[in-house]
Amino acid sequence: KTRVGVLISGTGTNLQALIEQTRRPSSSAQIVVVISNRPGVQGLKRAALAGIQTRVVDHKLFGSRAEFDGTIDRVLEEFGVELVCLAGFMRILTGTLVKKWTGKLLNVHPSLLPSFKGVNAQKQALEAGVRVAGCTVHFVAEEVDAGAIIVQEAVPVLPTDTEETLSERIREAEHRAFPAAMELVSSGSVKLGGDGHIIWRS
Ligand code: 3YE
Repeated sequence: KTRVGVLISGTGTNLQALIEQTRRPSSSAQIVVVISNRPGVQGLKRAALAGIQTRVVDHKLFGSRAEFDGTIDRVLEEFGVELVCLAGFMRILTGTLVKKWTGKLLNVHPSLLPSFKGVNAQKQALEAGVRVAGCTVHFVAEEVDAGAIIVQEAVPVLPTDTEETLSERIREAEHRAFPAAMELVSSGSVKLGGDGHIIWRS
């Protein structure tokens, strides 16, 4: 199975969805380590409960982004990680780390990219008045939220929606899209081509 490392910053609901996917006998993925940049978050408890090793790499303890990313990289290497999933991980990664892990680094974003990059994507969608929102799982490129798209799922925007209700509907879509994307990449059905576009196995 493909050895997966998951990076988190918070509650870890996407981590939970990935864990449940790896429990299926047909899964090509096994999560070998969960790394959080914040100590004490609920996602660390979810990992421990699932019997997965955890590490905290607190960004506040590092003098530079390069040193923080270097430590993340060392932990990933220590565990023999082959694929990294950013599951609600809220740090921008340096070009050095992104380049080293090109084609092996996935992120989930709460909009239908390329619309609404950056933070508060759900609020941006409401303010734009779109009637369809959703989530995107993409390969991580140095430019944030700009990497090749692997899976998207659309959800409706309802007239009564608030940021909270829309965010919850998008989150539920993420819990289907992210495991699906992890499976596509870990099974070799999808990979990143040298030109930055994805390639589907024929
Ligand atoms: N890094 C690169 N490319 C990507 N990280 C993520 C996706 C992605 C990536 O496509 N190179 C907003 C975080 C954005 C932000 O400004 N974060 C701050 C820290 C804020 C905090 O700690 O709460 C920062 O300075 O990094 C993952 C998603 C990143 C979301």
